[in-house]
Amino acid sequence: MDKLKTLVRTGDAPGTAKRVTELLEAGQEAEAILKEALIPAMDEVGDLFQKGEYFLPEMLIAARAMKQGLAVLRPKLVAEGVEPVAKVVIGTVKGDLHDIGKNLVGMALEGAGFEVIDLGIDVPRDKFVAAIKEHEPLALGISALLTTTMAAMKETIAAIVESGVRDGVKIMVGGAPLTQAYADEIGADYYGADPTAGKEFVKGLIK
Ligand code: B12
Repeated sequence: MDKLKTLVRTGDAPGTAKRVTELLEAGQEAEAILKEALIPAMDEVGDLFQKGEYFLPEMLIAARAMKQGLAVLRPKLVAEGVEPVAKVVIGTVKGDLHDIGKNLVGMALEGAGFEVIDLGIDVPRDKFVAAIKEHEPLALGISALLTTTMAAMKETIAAIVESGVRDGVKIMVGGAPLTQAYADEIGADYYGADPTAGKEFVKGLIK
């Protein structure tokens, strides 16, 4: 398990997938692999990022390794009946094609055991509303990287309120041009400037 943690932390994707397979073959339970190795490894990565010891590239390759490990593990987790902690829907607003930050947020959440439904980029407000109705997520994460698309974020939240599904979901927003003041103005529950903060917010909702 320690070796697996190191492989994830150092971003060795093929090594991670191989190690997960080895552990499963050796009789280790999928849930233990997830909770005792993969998730703690990503927690360590988040800490290193916050301390300034890891930068975006390290975090991205670690998240990619985590994804590869999860891909091997997922069928076993389903077979063992391990439910994801909760669902989170994420997406980049209409008119905006930037997705690197959003993807990092999604990976951090997946790393923490959440099921992430990623609506992608250029997402119209109605699609956000439809996804909340369909998936009933614990939280929704909206990303915008352009000053011109910040307005779409406001419109998206307004559409969620209008459609009557606002009370059932916590809304977090992020993206370089945003501020806490803007997040407050448009009625978001949380503004996150980095993906690990987004993860902590959603974890806090569970508690
Ligand atoms: C990469 C990039 C692109 C790529 C995007 C590729 C992709 N797949 O994402 C491409 C080349 C496509 C692109 C296009 C454009 N871009 Co551009 N782009 C950038 C650049 C260089 C980096 C953005 C990035 O990925 N940063 C790294 C990530 C990790 O940071 P982040 O997105 O901010 O996310 C972090 C946090 O904000 C937070 N976060 C983000 N989302 C969320 C969501 C939640 C819920 C939470 C909790 C947290 C969170 O967590 C992340 C991790 O810390 C920025 C400059 C910059 N330094 O920001 C310009 C920038 C954003 N782009 C800009 C512009 C103008 C454009 C274009 C209009 C250029 C053009 N004339 O065509 C087009 C617009 C296309 C469109 N319609 O969206 C401007 C925006 C200016 C403004 N004030 O609006 C910037 C700031 C560059 C500049 N200085 O002028 N761009």
